[in-house]
Amino acid sequence: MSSTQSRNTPPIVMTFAASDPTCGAGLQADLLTLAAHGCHPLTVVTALTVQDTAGVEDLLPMDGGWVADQARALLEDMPVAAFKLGMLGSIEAISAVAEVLSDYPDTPVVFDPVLASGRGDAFADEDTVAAMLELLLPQTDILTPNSLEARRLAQDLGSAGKDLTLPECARRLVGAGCAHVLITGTHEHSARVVNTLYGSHGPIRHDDWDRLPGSYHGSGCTLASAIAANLAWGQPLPEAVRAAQHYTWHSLSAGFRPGMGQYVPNRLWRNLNEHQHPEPSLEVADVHVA
Ligand code: PXL
Repeated sequence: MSSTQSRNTPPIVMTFAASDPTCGAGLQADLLTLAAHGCHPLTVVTALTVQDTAGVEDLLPMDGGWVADQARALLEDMPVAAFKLGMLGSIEAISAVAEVLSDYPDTPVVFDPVLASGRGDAFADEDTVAAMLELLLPQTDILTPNSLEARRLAQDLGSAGKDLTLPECARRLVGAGCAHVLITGTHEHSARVVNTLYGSHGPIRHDDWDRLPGSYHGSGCTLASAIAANLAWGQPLPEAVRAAQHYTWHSLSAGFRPGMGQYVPNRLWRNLNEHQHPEPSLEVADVHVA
């Protein structure tokens, strides 16, 4: 606790993310997840989007200087227990975030490398991927790619880039400087979803989960924010990862379809009483969890 904080101040987590006005993903998903974990969220806006539950229509990146200014004003006022990085929107924003993080080397960084929306809208080109690898990975405590993102990031980190196994992707990503990688398996064709946490000596833990029906918007944001919240509460990293998967799986299982597009996780599932807890919907044919 800092000398100016009241005794009941919760752990503070700063998220760098883009606004998703549907509250399905992005900044708003982070905010709900962090609040559901009893953390106080600080939100640095990296971009605005125009979207509905069916897709992203437009993206307006923030100027890099604005990203840095938002973060610095908050960091000079409040002690931050963990950082979470989501969609950063531009190379300028990536450089600005990297520079801010370098002043706080002891604060854990959870990096969800958002390259595309779950519905396939591209958010990052070649140069953006290169900037993420070079500037952010060396400052990352845990990177949380899905298997498609892991392959995309790892292919630029070695000679053979095709058909990489997930352990090889993890080895390359850890070699590029992040301390841990959690590769999620929702896009693989296994019967159950297997998520694996890797460190510098290889796999640390595997967790497998029932595949849920439906296509969910913002599941990666939920998982990464939950890890950041658990780290901010002081949990050891493997336990933070286990508990965050449990929280995310239940958020998806209680998910709902508010519009004409994807399902949205219910990050407040723990607050629902038995009358409010909806049955997971089984009417969706698609079994892909994005
Ligand atoms: O789920 C990744 C994601 C992150 N951030 C924003 C998004 C999305 C997906 O659509 O819109 C703002």
